[in-house]
This record gives sequence, structure tokens and C-alpha cells, in this order.
Amino acid sequence: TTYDIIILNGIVVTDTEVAELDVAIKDEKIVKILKRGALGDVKATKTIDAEGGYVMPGGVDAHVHLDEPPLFGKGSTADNYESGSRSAICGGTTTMVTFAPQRKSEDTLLDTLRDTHAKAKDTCYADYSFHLLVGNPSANALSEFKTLREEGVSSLKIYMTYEALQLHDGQILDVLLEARRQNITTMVHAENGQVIDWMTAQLEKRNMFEPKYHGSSHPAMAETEATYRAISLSEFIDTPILIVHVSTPAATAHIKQAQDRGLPIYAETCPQYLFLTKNDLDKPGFEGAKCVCSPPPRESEADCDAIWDGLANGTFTILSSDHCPFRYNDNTTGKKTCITDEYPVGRFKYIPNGCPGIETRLSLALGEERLSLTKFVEVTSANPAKLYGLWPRKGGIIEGESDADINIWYPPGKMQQYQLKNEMLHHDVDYTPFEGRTVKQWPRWTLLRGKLVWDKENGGLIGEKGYGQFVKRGVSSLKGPRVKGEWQIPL
Ligand code: DUC
Ligand code: ZN
Ligand code: ZN
Ligand code: ZN
Repeated sequence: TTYDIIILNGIVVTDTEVAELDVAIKDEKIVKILKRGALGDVKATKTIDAEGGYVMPGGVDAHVHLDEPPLFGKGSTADNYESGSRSAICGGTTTMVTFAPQRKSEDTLLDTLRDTHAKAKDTCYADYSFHLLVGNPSANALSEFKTLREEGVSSLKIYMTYEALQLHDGQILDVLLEARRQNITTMVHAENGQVIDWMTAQLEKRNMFEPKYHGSSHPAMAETEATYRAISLSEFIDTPILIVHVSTPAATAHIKQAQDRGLPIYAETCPQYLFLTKNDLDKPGFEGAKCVCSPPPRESEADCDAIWDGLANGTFTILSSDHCPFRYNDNTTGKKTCITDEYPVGRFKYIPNGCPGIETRLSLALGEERLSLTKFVEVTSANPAKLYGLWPRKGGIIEGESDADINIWYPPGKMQQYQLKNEMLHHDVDYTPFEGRTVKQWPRWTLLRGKLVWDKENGGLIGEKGYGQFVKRGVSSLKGPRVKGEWQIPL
């Protein structure tokens, strides 16, 4: 046989091993993995010499907002499926799972799914799938969960805050019970919306409108309380949930306790909670708006350290970007929609919540060298694939099973370090919250289903728009309900 591509002299890193292996690719798949040198004199259309660099599965980013209407404040997202997936590929993320958002005013999820398919079709550089965002769990919407599963959508997201999306506890139970029946994993945005609204009103009464008060309006307590409530509701129905974008030590502790009791509670954190603090939000003038996301960056480095520890010790199942991009200098659709003549410093409650980060997630986390190599692959690639039903096709380097989605990194110490600038990135956003940070690693080459799509030194992005495909997902391969079959409390 003639292989399409062989990768020689790399150090293959998966979620379970680090080894000197050569990899052969044919027809979009990883077809052979042998000890370094053991492939011998095989024929290949293309040979890549990794020169001792890490060969890792392509990144799987399971929390990405693209082409969404205003849901989290006044602006709409800056990236569409084209620019968002382009940015993904340029940072080594080969698969993204984005949200298909159902609004409160809509009664069906299947229309939402169809509309989102139309937005993504033929425009993506990366492979993609969807989580259904349930804004209105009507009887009709609940009846559609079964069809969603058949359509390859095995996860939902619900919110405990935001006027446009917030569900009350009875609605959450409705969703969890039907999710249990259909083998669906439910993602939960756990913040207490009433606490946030109350704090917002208190602050506004005192003429506190600047971006930094976004932090005060989203106290840690609101996250801690909602996290514990979400865990309690999940335990009652005995069905798996994933708490998204966890930012506080106290919420992390509740999650760890639940996991230690054997509950199928999963958790996610994001780079903003590893790298940003209140100081970033407290910048003078309107600058802090660049770091307005929810939950907000927390008090101090000690909070970031606790989040890093949660990644290292397994409390966090996955590290996602929560790429939710809004332009800064845009008075009609971006962060500045909240500035008016009456409110010259803006009004924090209208600043759209979210930060861009799909392109910088892998590089920043790997460059920090705070996680072992296998842990890094686990939380950025293997676990999101396992949790959301993409494993072993995505997230692994398994002979005969995995798509040839691969990042080849620079050999340790070989890349010239540089300071990150937004102009280096490929999203449609006019800033990055990580401006000026030292970049110590970046994918040198990226393959998507056996095709070279990124070559940092020769052309950068060389993948094509439309090569990215929709990937149907199966059920989670992580632990599900403790007791199988019908729910234990018969109705
Ligand atoms: N948080 C964000 O930062 N953006 C989107 C929504 C959310 O909950
Ligand atoms: Zn979200
Ligand atoms: Zn959220
Ligand atoms: Zn989000």
C-alpha cells in the first residue's frame, strides 16, 4: 500500500500514553501506528518529520458560540461558522461542538436544529456538531429529544440565569427526566439568575454602571448555590450533567464531593478562569468590557490556582474555550452597544457576556506546562470526545478507529517564543483577552481527516472552507445513571 501521509520521529501523546511512535494515514483514517523506525521503507505520498515534536489528537472544543442572536446582553456574536471554524483550525482545534439556540418564544427544537445546520453547511473549516440549547422545554420540545438523538445530537444545554433563557427548577426537572430516558447529557449554566438581577439593581441604584461592576453583580455565591442545586436536581433524577465554565473554588468543591459519592457529575472550566482575574475587569474606562463573561474572572491568582488544581486532579472533565465572541469597537452589535449619551461609561448589564478564545485554548494551556501531557490531551481532546459521544473517532490516536485529526507541535524548546497579538488570530473579533501573553507552543502542522489544513511556516491556513463536516454523535462513553432502566421514583 501507499499511505497518504506518514508522520515520523514524533512523540505520540494520547490521554493514556507518551511514546516514540510513527503514524501512517490513509483515506482520512489513522491506519498504522508502529515503534519509531518500524514502518520501514513504506511508500507515502507525503512524509512529515516531526523532529521529536509531540503528535497529539486534534483538539475537540465542546463549548463554542457561533452565529447566535443577542442572548447574553445586547450584542450578537461576531463570528459565524466560517470565521469561527477558521480560527479553530488555526489553533489546532479540529472538531467543535457549537450551540443550536432555541428561544423561549419557540415551541420546537427540530426547527432550531435545521436552521443551525443551514448556517454551518458548506462553510466550515473544522468538523462540527451541535448541542441543542433548550430555551423552552414545552411538551412538544420534550417530545423531540428522541428525534434529536436519531439526528446525532446527544447533548443539551440549559441555563439557570439570563432572562432570555433561564429555566426554573420544575422545567429543569422536566428536561433531566426526558434526557435520562433518551440517554442525553445535559450541560448546565449554573448561576442563580435572581441573585444576579437583585445585585444588578442594587448597583444601578447607586449609579455603579462601569464594566467592573459586572463582577460584583455575579458573586461567587450565585455560582456556588446554583451548582449545588444543579447537582441535587441531577441526583434526584439520577442522570448525568456537565456543569459548564466553573470558575470558583467553592463550586469546584461541591462538584468534587458529588463525584466522590459516585454521582455522574461532570464539569468544565475555560482558559479565562485559569488566566484572568478581577484586575482584568477593573481596568480603567471601558477596557474591562473585553473581559466581561459569565461567570466573571474571579478575585485573585489563588482562584486560578484552584481551577488548575481541579484540572490536574480530575474534578474537571474538560477544558473548553466558551468562545463567545463580541466585537469591542462596535456601537451597534458589539460590547459598546451599552454606551449611550446618558451612560458614557456604558451600562454593565447590557454588555454582551463572552470572550473569544477558540484559537488560543490549546496553545495557552499547553505552554503553561502545569498539566502532564496526557492530562492535557485528556481534558482538551479525549474527554470531550468521550463525554459527547465522539469517541474513538475523535479525540484519540487509535489504529483503524480514529480519524486522522492530528496536531504536530514544535519539539520542546524549539519554537521561538513571542507575545500574542490579536492580529495574529483568525477570528472576526477586534481583540483578544489574552493580548500580550507569551506564546510558548503552537501547532506546527494540523491535519483534519488526513488533510494538511494548517502549516505554520508555509502558508498558515491551507485547509479549505467547506471541508469541515457535520459529525453525528452517539451516546456518552463516560458513566451514566447509577441505576439503569426506568427512573426509580415511579410517577
Ligand atoms: N457566558 C459567556 O461568557 N458567554 C456566553 C454565555 C455565557 O454563559
Ligand atoms: Zn453558554
Ligand atoms: Zn454559559
Ligand atoms: Zn458559553
